[in-house]
This record gives sequence, structure tokens and C-alpha cells, in this order.
Amino acid sequence: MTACFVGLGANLGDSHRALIQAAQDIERLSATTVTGRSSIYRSAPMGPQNQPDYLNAVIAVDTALEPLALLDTLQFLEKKAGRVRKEHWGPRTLDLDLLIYDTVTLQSERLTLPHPGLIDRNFVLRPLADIVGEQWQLQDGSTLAQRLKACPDSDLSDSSLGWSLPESEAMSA
Ligand code: A4P
Ligand code: MG
Repeated sequence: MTACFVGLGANLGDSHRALIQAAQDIERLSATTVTGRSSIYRSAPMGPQNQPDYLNAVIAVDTALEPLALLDTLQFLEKKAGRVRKEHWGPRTLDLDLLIYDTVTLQSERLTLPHPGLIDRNFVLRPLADIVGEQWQLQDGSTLAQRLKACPDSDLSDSSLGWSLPESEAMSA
């Protein structure tokens, strides 16, 4: 099994439900376990500003899937959530980024590891730090604390939303 981190983002439709569903779907994959979940954050959009705020989170995953097979699966789950690729950095029902796959570094047409956006996005670094702690080191030796300090200061707050739907909503699902 290999330790990975997956970034979740959504800002169209029922984003909270989309994040919960994605984490559940990943947990149900064969030879794959979700071992940690960050808080769920609300963040101002990076990129085009004429789109709603995002919900962002990170989950830790142990998997036997190879990197490209995991990416295929994440993209399948994005599609299942109704994701349509239109505008770069545009609004989306679900975005699943493979942030880190153990110590693998890779630069291919389909997959870059670690994810290139990891180091300068507080909506990725903050939730990752929830799981591994701020002193955790990235592959270049820098800590999450250092990266967070150097990160452009964009609006980010804990949404106080949990990883299960409120009972009333769950019953109507
Ligand atoms: N790809 C390469 N490496 C990876 C990887 N490690 N994980 C390729 C996932 N995908 C990877 O991604 C384009 C291609 O990247 C994929 O086909 C895959 O093969 P995409 O998700 O289809 O396109 P995109 O999302 O428009 O572009 P990009 O550059 O991936 O954007 P990001 O990095 O996903 O960012 N603002 C806030 N507040 N919160 C957000 O979560 N997200 C984005 C999108 C914009 N603004 C945001 C947020
Ligand atoms: Mg993406």
C-alpha cells in the first residue's frame, strides 16, 4: 500500500455533498482506504473571480493502485459528479487532484507529481497540515509551515461543515 494525499474542491451545485460522496467513493475502491480527513474549508476562488467560493479539503489515502490508475479513478469520480471541463480554473462540481503519491516525482502529459499547485495554495496546504501537522516536510525539505507563510494570502476559513450530511438532508438523499 502506498500513502497518498488527494485534494478535493467544488464550487457548483451541492458542494458539501460532492465532497462527502467523493471521500466515500474513494473509501469503497478496492485495495484503498481513507486514513485521514482534514476540516472542510471555504475559500475565495483562485483564477476567474466571477464564480462562487469553493469548499476545499484534503484526504489521506492508502492504496495499491498505481499513480495513473488512481488518476483515472479520480477523473471517473469527477465525471460521475457531473464535472464538465470548460474554462481553465473555472467553476466545477468536483475537482480531485492527486497531490502527493508517496515520494514519487513525475512529469508526464497526464500526471505531474507532486501536484504543481500544492506549494502555493493555502486551500491545499492548510487542510494538508490538518492531517500531517505544520512541521511535515515536503520533498524539497521545506515544511508546510514555511510554505503557508510564503503563500499568497487568500481568503480561507473553516466552514465548520462535517464529513457526514446533516440528518435532515441525509434522509432526503
Ligand atoms: N494533471 C496533471 N497532474 C495532475 C495531478 N497531480 N492531479 C492533469 C490531477 N490532475 C493532474 O486538470 C487538467 C489536467 O491536469 C488533467 O487532465 C490531468 O491529466 P483539470 O482539473 O481538468 O483542469 P483545471 O482544473 O481547469 O486546471 P488545473 O490547472 O488542474 O487546475 P487546478 O489546479 O485543479 O485548480 N480556487 C479555490 N479557492 N479552490 C480550488 O480548489 N481550483 C481550481 C482549479 C481553480 N481555483 C480554485 C480551486
Ligand atoms: Mg484539477
